[in-house]
Amino acid sequence: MVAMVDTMSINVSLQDVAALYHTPLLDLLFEAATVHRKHNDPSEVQVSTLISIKTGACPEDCAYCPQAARYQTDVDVHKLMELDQVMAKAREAKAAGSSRLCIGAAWREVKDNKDFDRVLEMVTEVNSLGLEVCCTLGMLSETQAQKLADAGLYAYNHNLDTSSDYYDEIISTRNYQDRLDTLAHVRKTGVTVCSGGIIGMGETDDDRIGLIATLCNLEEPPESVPINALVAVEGTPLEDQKPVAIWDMLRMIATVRVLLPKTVVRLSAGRNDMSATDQALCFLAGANSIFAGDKLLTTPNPDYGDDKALFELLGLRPKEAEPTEVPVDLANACV
Ligand code: SAM
Ligand code: DTB
Ligand code: SF4
Repeated sequence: MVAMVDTMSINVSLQDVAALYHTPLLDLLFEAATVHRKHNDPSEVQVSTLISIKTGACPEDCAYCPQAARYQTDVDVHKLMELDQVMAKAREAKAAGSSRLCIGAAWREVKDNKDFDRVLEMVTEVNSLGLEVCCTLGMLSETQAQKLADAGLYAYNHNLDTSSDYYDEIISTRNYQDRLDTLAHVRKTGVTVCSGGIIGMGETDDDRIGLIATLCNLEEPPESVPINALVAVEGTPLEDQKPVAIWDMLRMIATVRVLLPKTVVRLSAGRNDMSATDQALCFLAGANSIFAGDKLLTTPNPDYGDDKALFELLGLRPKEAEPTEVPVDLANACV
């Protein structure tokens, strides 16, 4: 059995992760639930709302993604949203009980231009509403990460997606080290790191184990790890992938929970195809965050009403927001 680790940097071998991952499922679930209850309030779930501020026409070739320009998908392509449209969505998300707004853009990388300036404004304004703000904008430099930090960013999402070995099968337009570099840039700024992956893309158990080991062995592991089940979208190269079995989601969530006791583990894409029972098992296994609202970025998700009913049924409550405190001079500065 792998020792529970509670420190900033952990060093875990592939063999240790594999031993845990392959533990008989009920034993693994029991261990993860025990760790979760020891380190977290199991009735508290962090709720984020996703908003796609720039959709589709992405130059990258991520095989899972409906937003890649090169695939024929049914995505409603749009340029960068206006600030007031984002603020309207943010108010709606807050009223529905979300503590965080996650702003996503179908960009390969952040560029120093007017669009980025507008995103910085969005971060400042949404943060001042009392919501935590997360961005997922693709690759960025340390200077750009610092600008986001100064604007009041709480978290930056940048998924490693899978193991370094399997990465090239899924994406050819950037490499694993590019992803790791962006995570390191974010880490230097004090913005919290959100990084996880997707299962159901044809990867092996060893690839899943490799992904978990890489996340754990980062200089400082992520504060938040999203586990996505592939949403197989028509027109993408992965459109014919079989649905992910709940048992696989549970193994991923439970393994991450045991290795990273205090990290927020997000039950991310794929909830739309899960029963209430499936989701209850994920919360038992240590998941303590979800995306709420009827859309993820471009695909369907349970609506706020569904999740309110689920939380009542399971005795869960949404976690309060802890927005970033921005120094007054920075909050008032032009960005
Ligand atoms: N373009 C930026 C990037 O790639 O980092 C940000 C947006 S991108 C859509 C954010 C993440 O969504 C991806 O890294 C991937 O993990 C997840 N994602 C995209 N399409 C998905 C799908 N069909 N099923 C599950 N997760 C998906
Ligand atoms: C994450 O790990 N999952 C979210 C968020 N971070 C950006 C995105 C899921 C996208 C699912 C496909 C879509 O809706 O386009
Ligand atoms: Fe573009 Fe991000 Fe989709 Fe890849 S995952 S195609 S980078 S939007």
